[in-house]
Amino acid sequence: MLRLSFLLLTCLLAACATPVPEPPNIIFILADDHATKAVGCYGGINETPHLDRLAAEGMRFDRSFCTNGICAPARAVILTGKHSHLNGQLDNRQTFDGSQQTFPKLLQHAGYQTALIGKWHLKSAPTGFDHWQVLIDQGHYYNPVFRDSTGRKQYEGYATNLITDFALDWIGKRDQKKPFCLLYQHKAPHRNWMPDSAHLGMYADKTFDLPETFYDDYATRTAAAREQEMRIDGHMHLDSDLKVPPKISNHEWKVNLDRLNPEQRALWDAAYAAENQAFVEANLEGKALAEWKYQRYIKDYLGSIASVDDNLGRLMDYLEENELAENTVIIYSSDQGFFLGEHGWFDKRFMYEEAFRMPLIVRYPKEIKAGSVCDALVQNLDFGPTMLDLAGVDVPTDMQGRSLRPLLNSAGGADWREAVYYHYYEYPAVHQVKRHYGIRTDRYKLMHFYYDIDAWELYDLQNDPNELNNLYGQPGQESLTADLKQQLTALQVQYRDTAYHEWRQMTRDTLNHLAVGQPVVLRNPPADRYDGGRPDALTDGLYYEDDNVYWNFNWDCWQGFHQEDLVATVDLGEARPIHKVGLHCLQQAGSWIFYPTSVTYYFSQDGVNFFRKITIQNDVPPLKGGSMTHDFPAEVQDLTARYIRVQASNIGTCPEGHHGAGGKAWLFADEIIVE
Ligand code: SGN
Ligand code: CA
Repeated sequence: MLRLSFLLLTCLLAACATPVPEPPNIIFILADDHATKAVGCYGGINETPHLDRLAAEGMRFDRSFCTNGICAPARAVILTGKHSHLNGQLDNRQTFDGSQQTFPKLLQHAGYQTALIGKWHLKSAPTGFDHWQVLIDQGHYYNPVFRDSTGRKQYEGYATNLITDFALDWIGKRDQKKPFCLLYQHKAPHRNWMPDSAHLGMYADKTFDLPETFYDDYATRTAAAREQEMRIDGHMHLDSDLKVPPKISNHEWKVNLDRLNPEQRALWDAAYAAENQAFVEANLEGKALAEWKYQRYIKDYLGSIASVDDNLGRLMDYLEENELAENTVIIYSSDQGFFLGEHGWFDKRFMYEEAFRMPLIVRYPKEIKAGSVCDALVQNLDFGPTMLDLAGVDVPTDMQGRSLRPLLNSAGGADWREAVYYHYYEYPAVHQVKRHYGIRTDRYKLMHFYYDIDAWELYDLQNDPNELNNLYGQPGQESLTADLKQQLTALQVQYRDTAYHEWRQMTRDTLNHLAVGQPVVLRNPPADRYDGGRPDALTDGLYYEDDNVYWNFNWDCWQGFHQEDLVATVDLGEARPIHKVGLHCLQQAGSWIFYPTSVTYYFSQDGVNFFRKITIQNDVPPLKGGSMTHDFPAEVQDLTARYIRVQASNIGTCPEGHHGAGGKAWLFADEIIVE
């Protein structure tokens, strides 16, 4: 609730001479994966004149951190002011519960006009906005499709420019009698870093320094640092990430390129042609190859940021021209930071500084002295409460963040927290960053990696800002460690995150049945990537009920078939009476993995002549939401057989309406069950 209603405010204004402050407009700008190292005024490696201007006219926060360094969870934390375990968005795979309390809803309730434009990524339809127009899922850089309350529409142009066009358009059309809050959220500079035509080749003549830790060997660190899959040299794709043709093996990349219109495509091809040609001819290996990849990566990443900065300039000019600059709070941040080659990495997720820390710049001339810098420990948890507070709306007591407003005037002098808390959950998953939680104080960081590991890391950020020397368990660190553990526990209690162990260790289900340990002959070999490494995976008596098991490439009780059917013949060793057969499969709707459309069981005494055939159609729609495992039970009465052949039909090609439409579909089979 506004502390004073607008009506009352107007009366008061009329009645007395003392002016009552107008509630400010708020523009919350969120970039995606924008590291501080890529912002000029943070001592970055590029130039960002407009962001620098924003900071010069406002306040730069030097120690702003996320609470769970990945996209959808970060957005949910910002909206709700609550840690992930309370707002329910633990990872990117879940769907945001839009029925809960969010700061835009509270602003709306207090008389603000609210709008959301750009990247959303929370799956459910946005709530709490008078107007919304969002990219679908991650969205595309070129000619993207936007969704609003009336449907979907594709627009010609570059995402960062379009998002700004739509934002300015909405500001222009708003009801001028009410204050507004606009969430203006970019896709850029998210992977795969496709710069706009105007910025292609802008860094062609520049060579960026390699980060000091580019060749990190992860000595002293836990297995979590070694077992990730986010190395520039090992895990980047030459085609989609590094834009090297001619071989386009990645379906998504083909889809991306095919979106470009002929003019965009000509500029694109021309920009990369000579360098790509030279690269192919040079046939680089080892360090030279890794360093080439780093240069290409960093240039495209920074090229994507150039548009974000240009468009910030457009927005600031617009506000000035329309006399909105004085009474509009502008907040610029990112969902989290990003690795720009530090430790050899790209992506985020880890609580290491490069990903954990993000830019935060706030401009509000009425309360902030131009050019101030704040080094208090703040988090994205605080953004919602800050906006509410600036709008004169009470911050609900169940929000866990704190308003930054006291810091805006006093640049860190206010009574403030001494430590921040972090908890990351998305594992097993793309990039394989293990689950961990931790605490960061002014000087130290303590992290605990758990789930399929139980390992700690401790850093002295003052002596070791690059976090290379894990002090955990070293002699002399006992009391520091005990003290930090105590503070960490206190934070977990304060934030009500005491049940982390519920997330510990995924277990495999075991089932003793007739086929366990019996040989299986496959007609089509499983695809290398998801071979599971063991020929007996389908009859090992082990399977996962856990939804997300397929992400873990190391666990080996299932096999994957790429566009092909599974055709498996089990030999029970001798003729056995059979009462039931089934195939356990894995699926997740948002991914490329689908249930078989049907499963047929054949029975034989000699493995050659099959005397009985039972087909079961799958009635689960291929695009069904959520994730699950699924059996195909078949009641078999009084049937005796030695051989059972299971044929599961792969849907083949991802269907229309799926983001992988037209690409090969996977079928993941876990266990052939015979009872
Ligand atoms: C995609 C990216 C990953 C990235 C996640 C999450 N791969 O899967 O590199 O970590 O999104 O990013 S890509 O080849 O499809 O680009 S997030 O910002 O949405 O959390
Ligand atoms: Ca992100």
